[in-house]
Amino acid sequence: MLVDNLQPFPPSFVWGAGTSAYQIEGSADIDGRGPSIWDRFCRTPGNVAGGGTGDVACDHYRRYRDDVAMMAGLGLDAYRFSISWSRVIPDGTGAVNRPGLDFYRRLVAELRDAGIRPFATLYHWDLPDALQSRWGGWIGRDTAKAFAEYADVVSRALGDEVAAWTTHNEPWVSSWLGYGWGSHPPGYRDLDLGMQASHHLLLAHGLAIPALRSNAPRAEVGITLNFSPIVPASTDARDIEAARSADVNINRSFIGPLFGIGYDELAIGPVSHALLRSAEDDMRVIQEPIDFLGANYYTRFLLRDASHPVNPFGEYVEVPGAERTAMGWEVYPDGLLDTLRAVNAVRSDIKIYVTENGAAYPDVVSDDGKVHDPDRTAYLEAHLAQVARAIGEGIPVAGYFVWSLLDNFEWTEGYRPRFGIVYVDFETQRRIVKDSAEWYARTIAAHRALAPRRPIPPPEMP
Ligand code: IFM
Repeated sequence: MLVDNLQPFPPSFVWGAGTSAYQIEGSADIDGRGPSIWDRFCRTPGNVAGGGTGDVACDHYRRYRDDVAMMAGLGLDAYRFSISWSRVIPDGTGAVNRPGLDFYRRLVAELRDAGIRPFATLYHWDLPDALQSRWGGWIGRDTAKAFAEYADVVSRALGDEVAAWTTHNEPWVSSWLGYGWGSHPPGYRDLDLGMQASHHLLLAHGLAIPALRSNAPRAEVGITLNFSPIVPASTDARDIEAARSADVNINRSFIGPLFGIGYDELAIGPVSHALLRSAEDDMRVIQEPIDFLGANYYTRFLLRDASHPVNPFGEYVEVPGAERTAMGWEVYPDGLLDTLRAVNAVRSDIKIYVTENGAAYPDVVSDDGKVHDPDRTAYLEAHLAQVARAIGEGIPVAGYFVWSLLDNFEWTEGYRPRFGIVYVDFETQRRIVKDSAEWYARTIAAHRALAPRRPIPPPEMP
């Protein structure tokens, strides 16, 4: 039982939960918010299961006070959320929409009042649609410059009241699924465009850091990447090659440039070769020092044959007999330790937050009015045990964020997969704290009793 083995977690360990703007906020047309690429993508029939959109989602934009009170009730140290760029700057550049910015001011103040540290992500996939039309989104270098301006606007307003600023969440998804593979907006299927988008996302990250440092000198600054160990499905050379190239693409194409290793040759197509040859200055910008790396982990993947005609990264195969979540993902806690070791092998001194980990299950409200989700509790407990092992090995893991606080809009999967530790009835917007959330609250309380922490100092007012 984890509650009996909380010793490895240091007193400063941050216990949190996360969400993102488009997945929970709703109020898509309220207070001057501009459309994002996800608003447009969701309007095309067939793109999202069940025809779901983020128009209402969890109605968090209007219910944030109650949601923060609920987080406080669970004893969370930190809340990881994202900011909607098009709510703050509807056109992507230029005029700032004060009511949009004020929402995040109110949210951050509410969190601070509740003793919860705000961890803000600037970009969780919802690019202003105007920038897609104007510059082709992340294919355009100007989008990276616009991101730095947006980072400046938001960090001027919120500054050090945000405890940790994350530039991007999972830029692999934005670039490779959006531009290379086409399952996410803008829906392009061109590997060279995927590479260009990923380079510009990294450039945007580096360009934003000086503004974050100067507007929020006491806050931590970092980026969140997704990781999945990739295993060849057999000893066949083609399967081994498939796994190797997918590993480079998924697990290394961002961490390499960020930490001075550069891009792996395997990751680069012919057009992007030309782009990257002239990108030496960019590489210096991308390597701007950061305080932490966010690591998101859910599962591992078994891969077959890179020459498979449908998927250039190879064909994913199921692990026979494996336990799976409602996403079809194998439950494989060891992969989290593998991931933390792999990150630590690249940069042993970088502080790591596990910024996402969690599981979707087909939760239902029982006759007793509760949501009993033992599979999720078991998943979280097993993965936290791997975090404890990593810390025991000396890997500097500083915090853990359950994905997700709330059941929410799961992108192309719509509202079917429920990732929350809090159930959301999407008809009534009623929240029900699931058993897994109660377990998480008990775990946090047990750790606090074992290792009390000094209160968070109030931010200095300018
Ligand atoms: O819901 C997503 C989140 O937005 C990004 N990381 C993976 C989660 C589960 O698919």
